[in-house]
Amino acid sequence: MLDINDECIELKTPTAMPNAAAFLWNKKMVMQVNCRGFVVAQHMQPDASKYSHSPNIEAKTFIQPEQPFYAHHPGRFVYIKDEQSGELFSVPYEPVRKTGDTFVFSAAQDEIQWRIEFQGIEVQLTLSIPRDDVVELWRLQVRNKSGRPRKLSIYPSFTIGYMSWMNQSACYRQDLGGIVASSVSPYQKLEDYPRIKTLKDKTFFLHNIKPTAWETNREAFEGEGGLHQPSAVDQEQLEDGEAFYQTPVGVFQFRHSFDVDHSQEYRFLFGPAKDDSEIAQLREKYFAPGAFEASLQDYRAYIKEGEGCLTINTPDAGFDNFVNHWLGRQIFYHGDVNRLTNDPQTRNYLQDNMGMCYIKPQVSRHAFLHALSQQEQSGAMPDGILLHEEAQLQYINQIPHTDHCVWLPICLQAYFDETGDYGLLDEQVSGLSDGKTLTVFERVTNAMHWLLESRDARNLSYIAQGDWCDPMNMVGPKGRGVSGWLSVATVYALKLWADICQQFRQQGQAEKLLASAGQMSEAINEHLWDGDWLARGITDDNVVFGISDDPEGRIFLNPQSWSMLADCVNAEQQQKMIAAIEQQLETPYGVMMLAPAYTSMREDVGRVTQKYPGVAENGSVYNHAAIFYIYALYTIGESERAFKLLRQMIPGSDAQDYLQRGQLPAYIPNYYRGAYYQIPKTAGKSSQLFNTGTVSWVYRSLIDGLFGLRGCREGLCIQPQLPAHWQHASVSRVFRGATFDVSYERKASLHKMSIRINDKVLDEAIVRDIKVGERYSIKIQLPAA
Ligand code: CEZ
Repeated sequence: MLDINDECIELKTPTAMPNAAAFLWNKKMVMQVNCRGFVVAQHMQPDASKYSHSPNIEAKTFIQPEQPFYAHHPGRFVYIKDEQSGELFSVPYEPVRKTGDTFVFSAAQDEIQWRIEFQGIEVQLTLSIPRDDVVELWRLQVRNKSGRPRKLSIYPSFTIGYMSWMNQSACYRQDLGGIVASSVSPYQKLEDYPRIKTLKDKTFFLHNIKPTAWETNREAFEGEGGLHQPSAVDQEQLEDGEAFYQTPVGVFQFRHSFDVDHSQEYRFLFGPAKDDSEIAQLREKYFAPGAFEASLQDYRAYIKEGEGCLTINTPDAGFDNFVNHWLGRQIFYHGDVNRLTNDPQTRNYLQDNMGMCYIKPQVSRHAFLHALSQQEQSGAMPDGILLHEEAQLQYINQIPHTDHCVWLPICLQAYFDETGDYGLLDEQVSGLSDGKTLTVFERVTNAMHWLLESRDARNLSYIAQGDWCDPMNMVGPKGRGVSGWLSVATVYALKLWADICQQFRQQGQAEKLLASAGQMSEAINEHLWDGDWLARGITDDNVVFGISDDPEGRIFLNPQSWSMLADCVNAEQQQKMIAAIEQQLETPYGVMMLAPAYTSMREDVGRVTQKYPGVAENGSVYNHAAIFYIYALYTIGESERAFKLLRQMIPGSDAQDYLQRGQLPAYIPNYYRGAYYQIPKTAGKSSQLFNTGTVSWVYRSLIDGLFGLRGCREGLCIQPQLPAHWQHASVSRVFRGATFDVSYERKASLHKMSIRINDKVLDEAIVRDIKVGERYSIKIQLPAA
């Protein structure tokens, strides 16, 4: 069903995992491409926009988890009709849904391809996108392998869809060599006109070979036969129709004879444009000889920039494949294009850039400075970071969340570990809203004080309308409710920052922060400890929730994980939490973020309880929360459990697991369905959404935890936590300009770890005086576990 090799992942059926998808992106666009041919594509102008729409009025929305596909969902399809027999099939699979002799959906890092054979006709359909422009580059190769001459009509059919209720049309343009659909983005406010008139309201579909005929009117194309057997395809030739305010479509017909073994290649460009001259320019650029190939090279080089600082070779091939080929790519997507938003949530922006520390630390450095330049007068961080001048805080960023400051020391810590660039602390940052010029050190210290001021009389952190959990919006809207998670997270942040203060001879400051962390730890134990785990919070009306008395939402993962990081509970408490989590939250697909999932609205907790049980924050295996727990487990040395849960984040490796999750191991999704004990049937099903803060923490867990190659002030600290069943492993780790070839081996005779560097014994587990450009060989021997 699935082949995984270094270059790509290949799915051999369009029906077993019908929602399986891959994604491509550049700085201006992103495409989620489903194995059956459905596509969700978005481009930035600078707001997220579409050029291939559904057939009815669409809500403006981002790419959603578990995005449902339906027959008329936008996609890129090719109908192929045998002129002699009249038999019709379509590539990749939709809309005709006939199974051919072979089907391969191949997701590579830089290209997506289908290879299909249907009754002797071999079809290869390949998609790539350029590094900078917003245009889809399609290559269609058709070969007659049937051993007899064939007459075929080939109809690439690309969805344009319902563009606008104000104005939409489409026609064939001889001068531009293709179909152009035009529209006016709907608006009502006069003040919107100057923006509207700059938008790319045209969708073009261009060919490199002149078609026999075309259709641009969806209804005319489908006729009475519908999508599965369009009436227009039953005719000998398409009618060259126009769409006059009818829903547009882009269909060409190529009537070609194929001798035995004859093959023919067609190329297409599909995308949005402002006007004819832009379309003409794109045509000239991408239909020039060798342009597709050059663009692919260029894009390949771009994706390569996303290679991380770790290459691994372990006894687990599926794990290696994901880490070596896909993990860095997914982090790079987040770090380089910020999920294609103009106002990333502050916590997302900081954590995505935490991941970027392992790929392009200069980008992270810039991002941290940029975020701090938007700090408020009070020391608070805003809900979102504006990435350019016209950007505004939208959607969730208009809701007050109280956690943004905690991410500063946490993400900076990873940056310092990786780069040793403590000089960042002295960098001056001019504030856009506070009008002050302060150093990074001062700004983060102010953020810590803001957190301290945002506590109640018990020393617990206010939650307002949410914390890390966006939809937990009704715990504290009256200004009294507190977050258990944020309280422990604040202790963690304060301790990390106190450590930095100490290193920089700010002893007084360090003591202040530590004293507050101590008070908060006491308060956490006094007010939130429920006997076996910590509560999630206390509502405006002073109701403690996330406790054993609650029939739903009894136990939440985040307070437990973060209390381990913050070291604010003792070892006995930790063991109790771990046992409770194992019993109530662990599943074969990872660890759930709360259980039991809420089945009805709890008005003192909020919108999270209205999400469907087991979906997203309401008790799914929300991978971002799961990875916090895994990172915490590594921090306290619970290596076995940490690896088990980490491995569960990646689909595979047995067929049953792939089928249940329905996802390719090409990315980690934001969640797998949870509510494992309530709705076992759907548990494990992937959201298919590749936007998630998880991946940065996965990388950090590999570096700091599993392979134990974390940077520190002095150099590289060696503290591996390999799972017991691994007898050996090796990694290549790029670190501060040097390369470390590290091998791990278990030796039954050993009692403690021994390390050799360039064949000399290393007495302490730290490599000091690392030289840029140097290659070090490190041999680690570990006792049998
Ligand atoms: O968004 C994510 C946020 O981007 O949810 C996380 C949060 O920490 C991230 O910053 C947990 O709440 O209902 C909602 O508003 C949802 O919370 C979504 O916006 C959610 C999506 O699942 C996207 O990943």
